Amino acid sequence: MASITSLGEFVVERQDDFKYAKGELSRLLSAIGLAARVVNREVNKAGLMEDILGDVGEENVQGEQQKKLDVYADEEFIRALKDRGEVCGLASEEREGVIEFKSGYAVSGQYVVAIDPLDGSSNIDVNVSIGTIFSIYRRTSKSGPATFDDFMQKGTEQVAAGYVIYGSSTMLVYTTGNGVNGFTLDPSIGAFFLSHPDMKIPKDGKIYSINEGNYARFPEGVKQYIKYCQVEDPATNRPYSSRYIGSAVADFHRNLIKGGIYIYPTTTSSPNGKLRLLYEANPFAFLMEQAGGVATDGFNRILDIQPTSLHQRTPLFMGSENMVKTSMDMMKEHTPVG
Ligand code: P6P
Repeated sequence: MASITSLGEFVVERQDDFKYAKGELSRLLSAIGLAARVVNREVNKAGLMEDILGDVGEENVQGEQQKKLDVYADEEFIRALKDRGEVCGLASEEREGVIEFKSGYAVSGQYVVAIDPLDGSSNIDVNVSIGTIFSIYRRTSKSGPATFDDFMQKGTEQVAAGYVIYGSSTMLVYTTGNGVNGFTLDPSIGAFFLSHPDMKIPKDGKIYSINEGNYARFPEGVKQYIKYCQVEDPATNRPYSSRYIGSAVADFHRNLIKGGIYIYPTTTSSPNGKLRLLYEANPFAFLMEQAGGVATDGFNRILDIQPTSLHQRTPLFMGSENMVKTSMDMMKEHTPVG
């Protein structure tokens, strides 16, 4: 039997890749792995527990209907990260402001985490893959609970980022800036094992992921790119296949493995796009660049955007290098200057 490496062993083996104290990343990732296992258990039996499905009956800070599993996942990740002492605060999609960890040694924690505890929640009640997305920064404040400014760092400053996908199997995929590695949960043991070492996205792909229901609201450059994807041209493997799950983690993961592009652009109804910079676009962009792909807002690199608020949105074009560059060329060609 080929030797198998657990997430814990891998982090220890590769801890020299992490530019800060050795055990800190290990404790951070093991906390995320623990919460992921707990959330996974609830996601996997959601259909059997009617009290965990459905809406809470309240809206989150985004004005979106909160699902019971959204709230559950939010609470589990906050609990797991608070107890480990490495984190002094969190920014969560489900909470309006910074979640300051004030008790015990959490205050001395050197890291802050931006998280989407459960992305794709409209898919929860219909048994479609959903995910957790996280982004980890070194705090900029000196001590005490996390501050707002600790989260106002460009994506280039991330020290680690990753996602958990609760799908046909549950995987944790992360980077610390030295490549992307994927771990699959063995539920019989309750541990993650290295299954996708050094993940790289193909430079070209045949899949485009976008909600074409918004076609009439798209910028002209996006409309032109969609038409480009649909042209019959065997020499360039077109027409491409349209694959859009409604959970960005699932679309990201499939495109990372097979090649492809995911686009959520500005629309007339979402002038800044839909995805959030801190806990969706930035972690996706860090992972995508580490896997040899590209992530932009249609014009500029996502990781270079200077955040100004916790829940700000950004247009997002991410995936195979050649596909994203073609879409950017069309955005440039069809966007009025000035
Ligand atoms: P729409 C989920 O709410 C999400 O943030 C992403 O995971 C997903 O790709 C997108 O929104 C779906 O949005 O407007 O196409 O339903």
